[in-house]
Amino acid sequence: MSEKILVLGSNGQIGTELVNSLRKAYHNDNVVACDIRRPDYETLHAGPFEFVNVLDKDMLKYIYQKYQPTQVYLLAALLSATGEQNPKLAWDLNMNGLLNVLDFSLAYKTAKVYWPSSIAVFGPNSPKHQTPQYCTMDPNTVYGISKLAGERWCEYYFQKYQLDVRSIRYPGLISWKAAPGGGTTDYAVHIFHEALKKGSYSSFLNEGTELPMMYMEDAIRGTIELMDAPANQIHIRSSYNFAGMSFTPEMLAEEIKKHIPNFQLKYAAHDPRQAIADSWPASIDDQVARQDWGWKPAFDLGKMTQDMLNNLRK
Ligand code: AKB
Repeated sequence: MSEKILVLGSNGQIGTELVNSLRKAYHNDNVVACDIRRPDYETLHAGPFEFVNVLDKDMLKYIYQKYQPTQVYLLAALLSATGEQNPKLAWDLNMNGLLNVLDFSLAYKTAKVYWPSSIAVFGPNSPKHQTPQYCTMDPNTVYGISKLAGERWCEYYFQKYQLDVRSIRYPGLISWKAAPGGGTTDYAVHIFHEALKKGSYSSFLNEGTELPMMYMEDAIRGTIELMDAPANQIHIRSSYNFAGMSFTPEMLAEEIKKHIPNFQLKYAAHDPRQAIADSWPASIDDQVARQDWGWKPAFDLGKMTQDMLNNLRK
């Protein structure tokens, strides 16, 4: 069967790279990039693009009718830090955007839906190290609350209506192609740009703040592998724990120093993102994803740092 794939929220950090990878796999014309903003020139001219706001049901109905998608990726969301600045908007976009897409995917018989969750579903009472798939979850950001509620809705639509929804709990994602937008883990991308530009970086997270992270190349491959896996291998219909590496700002700085010996890491004064980071896991146990659909990361801290710097220097 020929696939028709919608990527909603295609201009963000994940969408930018996901659209390129899906277009390579399924041909440019079969992957429709959708966002509320016009994409960069290359994406706009490589394949179909539609202006879509996931909160606008008329617009959604129009694109579902026009493309009759076989797969839908919903990436439009407000992340943890921007979510705290506008909690009601974060709840509205993250929750109602998901419910709209689940409903239209059911109505138009979309074969598979992808929706990203996050390590933000965990909270201060979740185990901090090697956080397991199932444990206490008490998120205290509106982003985390919306992701946890979204996970329950995904499982509900699978159990009640047999909608084939799949999901991953992303850690902080590090990429050189597109900027992150409003997350707590964004420092791990900014540091590379500043290291090359100024030779120093002032981190908004404190020394010793260990967080789960992943290189974007791994995240995109894992996402597509999950979507390609046979449905009977997908035993988790809420969202899978998904791990790449874990590090602190000083561990990342040490790695950068191997390539830029004079690099200096400083720490900024109090930042509200510190409290969010403190409520999240330091590392994730992803053995269920490994068992169910063969997940295995390819990038560790050293390999990721080298690849980031090589590409940003070009
Ligand atoms: C954020 O920091 O908000 C995101 C995430 C971990 O979901 N990168």
